[in-house]
Amino acid sequence: MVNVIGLGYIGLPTALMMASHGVEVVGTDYNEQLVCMLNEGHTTFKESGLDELFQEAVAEGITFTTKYQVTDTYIVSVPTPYDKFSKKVDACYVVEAVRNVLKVAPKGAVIVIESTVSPGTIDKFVRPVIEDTGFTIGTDVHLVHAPERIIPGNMIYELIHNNRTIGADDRAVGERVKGFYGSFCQGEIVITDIRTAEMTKVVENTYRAVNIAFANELAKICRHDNMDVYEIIQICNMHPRVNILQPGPGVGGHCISVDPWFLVGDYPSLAKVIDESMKTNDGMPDFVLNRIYEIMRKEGLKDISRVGLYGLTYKENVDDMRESPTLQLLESQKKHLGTPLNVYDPYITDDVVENQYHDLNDFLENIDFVVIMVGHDEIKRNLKELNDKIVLDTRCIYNGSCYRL
Ligand code: SAJ
Repeated sequence: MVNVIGLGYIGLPTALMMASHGVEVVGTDYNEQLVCMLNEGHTTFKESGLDELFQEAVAEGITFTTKYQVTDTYIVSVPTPYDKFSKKVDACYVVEAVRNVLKVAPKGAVIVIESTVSPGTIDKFVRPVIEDTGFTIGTDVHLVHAPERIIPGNMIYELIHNNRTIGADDRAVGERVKGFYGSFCQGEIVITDIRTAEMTKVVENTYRAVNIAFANELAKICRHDNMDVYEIIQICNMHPRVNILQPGPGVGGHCISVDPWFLVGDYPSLAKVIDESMKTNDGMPDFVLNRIYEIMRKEGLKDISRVGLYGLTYKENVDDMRESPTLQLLESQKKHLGTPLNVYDPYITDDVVENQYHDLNDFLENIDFVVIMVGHDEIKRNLKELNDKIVLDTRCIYNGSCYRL
């Protein structure tokens, strides 16, 4: 039996995927309300295909609890925030989960850490906890790091098809865990050591962050001299060795906007390009805010209460608002004591900000200037509704006359 610890954005789909492939799975989370919802048959976030997978897993016998189980395999999938001041990873949830596992784990159990951690975190924080409890790593318990790689919005497909990395002290244990992920993963599974696995995960997200920052910087350069960054990127990408990403209103989510900071925090004098890239990305919401003011001046629009932001989530077709550029923009506007802008997002049904709408038509009726912050499918289906508006399109999805980044 596998005990998956942490039933959030990664732990839940992973647990469900294993259960639906015939593995006996118990999901554990310290959040009683979340466990209760799952036991009542409700998933806790929106993701394409998740509800169907949930039904399959329940039919296969998956259960959810707040208790840690006595079993031979644990998968720890808890959040790893970063300390905003030091930029270093905060491993407190991982450490706490491992401590709890050790209270019940039988001899020989494997503890697989899926949470993203910076290189050296397992040596620095997890091994000492295990050793201080009197366990010998390699005999009493085995440690493995198998960082997840799935992308919100396409998680179920990627769980099955992505290649995976497994870091283990002992190759035989790595092979055992590989066999077990192989029950559902059709990608290649590479076995390496733990520190290499830690580093690869952070490097993958850093690579993307730096490349998005490059696109964002190009957008700023092109804006300065009134060139079309999208056309330029499109033409450049026709070169066989160029593949530039898309500029946007900022980088959100709990991965790309966080993980690269671990390298800056741990290697401040070496991670220069990464540091600058993260600052460039973090500066994008302010860039959009300035663009809004500039367009208002140009259009002679004086009333900010007629301006609306479309989209609150960090990217399209997900309901996740962590590190959302829209929230950052609103925060920044608040600091300048501005009247809050109108906001609407079809994925956010609770009231989370001031002047929030829950219906697209209501939202559009009350504004003259719409800023597309997120390219949800809903707005792509309704682009003709924007024809009589001033539009600032930060995602390059609107074909009509509009402003861009
Ligand atoms: N973004 C841009 N321009 C782009 C692409 C993305 O501005 O060309 C923005 C998005 O709008 C969003 C942010 O970047 O705000 C991040 O979105 P994303 O779709 O690039 O990535 P995430 O954060 O949803 O998922 C990433 C993935 N990592 C990589 O692609 C290297 C995923 O595979 C990881 O599993 C995930 O992080 C994670 O959990 O670490």
